[in-house]
Amino acid sequence: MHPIITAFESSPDRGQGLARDMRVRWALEEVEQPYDVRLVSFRAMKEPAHRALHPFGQIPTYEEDGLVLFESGAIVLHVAQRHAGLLPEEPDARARAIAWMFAALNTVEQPILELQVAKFQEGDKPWSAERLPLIKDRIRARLGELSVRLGDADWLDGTFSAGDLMMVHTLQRLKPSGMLDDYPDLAAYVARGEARPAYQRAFAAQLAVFTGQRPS
Ligand code: GTB
Repeated sequence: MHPIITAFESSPDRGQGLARDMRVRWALEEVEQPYDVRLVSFRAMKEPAHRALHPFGQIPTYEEDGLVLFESGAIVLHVAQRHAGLLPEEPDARARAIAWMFAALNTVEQPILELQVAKFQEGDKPWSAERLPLIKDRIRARLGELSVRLGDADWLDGTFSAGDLMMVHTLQRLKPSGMLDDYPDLAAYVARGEARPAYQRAFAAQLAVFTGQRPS
């Protein structure tokens, strides 16, 4: 039995790969682990059957041999710990790669999510115009710091790891805003992630859900 993940039946990003099932698909492709996908509608996500898998009624989830996981970070970490290819063997390097996963989710993604909320859920509020520049400043501060740390390296800490996977996917969420364009090194870092064959396979698979085609 392959692990089963859940994804949007109809993703609001229209197949751009921005929903969080993409991280899980990408991780599974990196470790060459076949998987099955169960597509869920927004309504089904809030029903008891799905909430039994995900207490917050969201995607992605992961089921394998009686294990049920939610939270994309926890799922990617589980995949990376169970299969070779996404975490270094050497214990200190492994710990640092995991730290980068947390950095992506807790430190870099946080202001990016604030921007999404401010634009799309609170854009009509009277204070929105004042709040947006403050959030953008917070994002720029993180991008600047990340750019300094990346320097001339291809990846955040040696070879590509689950830390890079989470960071690249987190940064991709900024593409529609154009904010990454001011950081050519980070844009190139994201492009390196996107050029990986495993990313390409994962992207094609989630795009096929939107177009209704089978990935070749
Ligand atoms: N912290 C959780 C994780 O990392 O797994 C967050 C999970 C989450 O936010 N899931 C979203 C969801 O299920 C989908 S990915 N939303 C439905 C709901 O909450 O009712 C977030 C997302 C949605 C849409 C776009 N987009 O259109 O670009 C991008 C990302």
